[in-house]
Amino acid sequence: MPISAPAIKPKILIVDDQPINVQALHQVFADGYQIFMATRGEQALSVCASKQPDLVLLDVEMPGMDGFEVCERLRADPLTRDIPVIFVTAHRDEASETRGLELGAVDFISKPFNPNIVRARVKTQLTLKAQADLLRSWAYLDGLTGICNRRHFDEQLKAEWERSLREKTPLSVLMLDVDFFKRYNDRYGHQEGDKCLRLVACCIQSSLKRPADMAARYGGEEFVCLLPNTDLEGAMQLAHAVGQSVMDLSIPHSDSLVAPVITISIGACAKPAELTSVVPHAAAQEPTPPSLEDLMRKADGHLYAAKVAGRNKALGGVL
Ligand code: GH3
Ligand code: MG
Repeated sequence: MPISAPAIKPKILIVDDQPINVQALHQVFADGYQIFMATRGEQALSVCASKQPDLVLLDVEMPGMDGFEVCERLRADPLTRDIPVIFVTAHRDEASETRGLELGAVDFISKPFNPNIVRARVKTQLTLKAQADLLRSWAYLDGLTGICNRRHFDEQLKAEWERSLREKTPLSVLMLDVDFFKRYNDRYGHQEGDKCLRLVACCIQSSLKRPADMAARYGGEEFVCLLPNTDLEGAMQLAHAVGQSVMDLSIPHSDSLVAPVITISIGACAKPAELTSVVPHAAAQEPTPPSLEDLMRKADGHLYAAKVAGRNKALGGVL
């Protein structure tokens, strides 16, 4: 569940293979909501992943992937599992209602529907979703800096890694570490050190421009960025920009051996769109493709190399 500022207008996705039904629901919510529409199951899944609606109104019977399957797949993907689903169906029998609820739907609405009842039910679910989002966001934030914590990063990384394998898209990570930070603490005190980490975190966060990008505190004075759909060239561009922005904060660091201000070193690693299997150590084994752990390990290796090469640098490579 990506953390975002609460939308001013809640986002609703209406899914129905009959455009006339979509239109009928659209009229009910046109005022005060941001509406997305889909007429096929596959389309509904991709809109959910990219737009992160606050609620899905889902037709059960559709050609190809039906509503039950859409619901099941939404629940299976960590990026969409918290989006509530309300089934809208013409055939409200006990068996299908039970199945829908067991698949994780929060409510059922029968067609033809009463607009006032639909509005009221949707409002209830949106209130519950907003409360749940708030609770989840607290569990996912780093206490010192207010950006995402490592736990949230690890979950998102896993989800984005799997998506990038499925959809054959690139994926990059950056590891960022404050240079000579022990000396900073020793010179200016721990409280100033904490203040510095907050400024650096905020600077890294605001350097990310795409909604799917994510910055997190990985531990101590180390940060990470997750960059879906980004190749090495894009990741290095961003790394240099973040490094420059941190320098531009102009936080005095008179004991740094690399600059008179706070700087960071960065290691990048990019998973290309298509992964090729690596040669195994033991000749008898099947070749195994590199893993998510390899991606992080390599980014860490490039960070280490950037430190050795003098700090205040970004180095990277492909997986
Ligand atoms: P390098 O350039 O090689 O990264 O050197 P460094 O001094 O930054 O790295 P080192 O790992 O030796 O020291 C990291 C320091 O960061 C030590 C630790 O006290 C400090 N630190 C870690 N977490 C926090 C924190 O939450 N607040 C403060 N103020 N300091 C922290
Ligand atoms: Mg450091």
